[in-house]
Amino acid sequence: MSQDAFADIPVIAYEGPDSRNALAFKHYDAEAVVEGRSMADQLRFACAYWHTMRNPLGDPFGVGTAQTPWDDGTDSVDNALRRVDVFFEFLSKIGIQWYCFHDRDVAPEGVDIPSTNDNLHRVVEAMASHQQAGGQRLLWGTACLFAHPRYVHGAATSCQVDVFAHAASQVRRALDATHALGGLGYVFWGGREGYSTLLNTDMHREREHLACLLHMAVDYKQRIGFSGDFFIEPKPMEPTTHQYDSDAAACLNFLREFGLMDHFTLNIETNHATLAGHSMEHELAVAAAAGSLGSIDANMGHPHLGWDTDQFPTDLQLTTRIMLQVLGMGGFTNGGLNFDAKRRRESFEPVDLFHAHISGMDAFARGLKAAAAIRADGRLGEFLQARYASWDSELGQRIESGGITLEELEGHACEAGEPGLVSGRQEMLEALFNEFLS
Ligand code: XLS
Ligand code: NI
Ligand code: NI
Repeated sequence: MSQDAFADIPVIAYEGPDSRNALAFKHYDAEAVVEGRSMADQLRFACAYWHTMRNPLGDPFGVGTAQTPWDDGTDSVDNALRRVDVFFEFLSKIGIQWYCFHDRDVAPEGVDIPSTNDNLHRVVEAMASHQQAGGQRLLWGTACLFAHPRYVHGAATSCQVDVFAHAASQVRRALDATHALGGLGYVFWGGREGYSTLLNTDMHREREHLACLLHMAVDYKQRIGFSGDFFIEPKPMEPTTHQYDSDAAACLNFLREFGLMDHFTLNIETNHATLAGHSMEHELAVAAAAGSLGSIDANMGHPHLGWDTDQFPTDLQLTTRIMLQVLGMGGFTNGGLNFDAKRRRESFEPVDLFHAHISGMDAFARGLKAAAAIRADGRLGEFLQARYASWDSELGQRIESGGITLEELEGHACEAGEPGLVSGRQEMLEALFNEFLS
């Protein structure tokens, strides 16, 4: 196993807020305890194989710029195995314990399904021995059901049944790989599961087919004894014009409609929330309110650009609001913060991989500390409780438990007279929130 792709870069250490060393953490102190768990465990950072190892940093107007001297540019399994070595070297130097991958990120397709499966198997064995040696673990695996031309009309929602069969095979093998690597979860992101025009689309049938694949996956999971979580990742568009899993609410509706609620939770990604016209906080709250917040793809979009820019999350308002939601649900169970984020095209040197992850990790460490401090301070929580206090009355309780009629409520309203209203105090609360961001 090569150990020299980042020979001149040290293991990244925590040096504290006064450090001026760009290759050090100022806030992320893995062992420090916040709300009863280590930072490493509260944040559960994961590195995305596709962005870290496979993203050449191209854009629609220009070729990739990423410098990857370890990669010979071929589709060989040997090259794939070299990348795996480099990836685990990166993980150990940056101090990230978890990772996520698509089947096709790690291993190339072969000439037919058996040779493709064989390629994946060989690479997964190498990943397993790296996990063994370095102690890293798999957060989640997934199948890439969007890059190959066969998925042009969709994978589970393709108009062609043979394409569906290929997708099923891929999901099966990606599940095997995830299971073999001890993954905590498995993600379904339907990049092509949507449409460009309804003129050629039977939406009813396509959604039914998507549900069929998910039911088969649940069945397979149970048969192989995979005990990790299944996550659905909402995104409204890009690559398709309309994706069926457009936002958290649409996913929850889909899961309810097809009897899948007990088997899936959501993997919410910041930039996807933005594309759906929501804040990340909104999407997390929608998922959490349904008891379905599973995991997070941690990135952010650019306010001036209308696409999935997948930037590393550096906004402290954002990370604090995310961590308030995460702590609010009692922390992650099988989820984590997966950096589904890429460097800018201009940040093409290998060392930029370190700077990028450090920026995201420190931003989340600050978000975690700020969120915990807001919770410990208690003013925000008390305000929220007081705001709804009238619902704790006997009347409120009768409404919430369904034990009252419209007529009775009209009687109450007549008696009580016009209610005296109280301010929502938004600006006061925003100032309070900001007290913790210094
Ligand atoms: C793309 C998605 C993708 C999923 C995994 O926008 O975020 O990377 O996380 O397939
Ligand atoms: Ni994305
Ligand atoms: Ni994602």
